[in-house]
Amino acid sequence: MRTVLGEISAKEFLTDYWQQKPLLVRAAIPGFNPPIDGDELAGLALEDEVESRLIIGHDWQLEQGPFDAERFSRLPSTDWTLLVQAVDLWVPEVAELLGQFDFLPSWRVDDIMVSYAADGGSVGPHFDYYDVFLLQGHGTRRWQIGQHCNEHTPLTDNPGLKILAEFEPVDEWVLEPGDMLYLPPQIAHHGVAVGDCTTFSIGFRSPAATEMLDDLATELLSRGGSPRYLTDPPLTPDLASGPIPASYVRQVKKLILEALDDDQLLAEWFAQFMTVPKYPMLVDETGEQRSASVRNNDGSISHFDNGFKR
Ligand SMILES: [Mn+2]
Repeated sequence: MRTVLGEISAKEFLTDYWQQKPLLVRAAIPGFNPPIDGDELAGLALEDEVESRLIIGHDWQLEQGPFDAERFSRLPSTDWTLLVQAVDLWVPEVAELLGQFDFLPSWRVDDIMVSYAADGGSVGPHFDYYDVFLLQGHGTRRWQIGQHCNEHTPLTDNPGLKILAEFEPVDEWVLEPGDMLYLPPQIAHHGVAVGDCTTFSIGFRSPAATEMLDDLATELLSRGGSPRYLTDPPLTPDLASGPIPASYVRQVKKLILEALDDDQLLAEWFAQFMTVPKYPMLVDETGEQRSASVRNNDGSISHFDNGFKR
């Protein structure tokens, strides 16, 4: 059966590419008919509950949504991008795309971000700490990929955005509608709209250890139970003065690791942690994500009436 991976089997992809190296798939979705267009995306970005950003010009000026229609009507004709987060939560037809990625655990999915860019629009060369599939919607975008990055990679001082100070392209492709580029974490990439276009970014969630420890500590506190307390390593009078000895640090480490050494607790907590709603405020009493507020009475998505040129 044909998948979004084209010629490559899911098994081969997971073994040889996932979290390791980029993969370009031409016609990942043949005849792809994007489930949302630029005007509908702009309509979503008018809503208070929807997370959106505009990135304008080649110095990547960032503006946070929600926006008003007047802001969109004042945009230049080229070189800007509108990004809307978690469109899968608002538009079921976008969420349906996730069915194409069922070779990966569903709880690893973060969201589908959709971007609309005017000709030349780009969010700047950057890298992410998560896996992403970049599925081309309407129009075309040129993607360049570059060096492997880490926390020491120099960034510009651009406020709010992590733009690479140096980008060293090693490969590039022009993606047409339905083409898809998979990128593992930490690969520099730079996408520039060639004419106006939309791109669907299927992003995966990779929590940081610090983020997990923070949440796990809250969980452990809420479970009550009898806490363990630090005990002293063998003491000698000379330890009463001077710096804290390494034997003490080992004792602290042992205590903390013992508190974490509960596979059942970790499994229960992790399942909850990875499936917590992205926007808990938007979940109603029945546990369903609210999506009606961006729908018109006839079920269509509200959109930006003035219309972007296309
Ligand atoms: Mn990215």
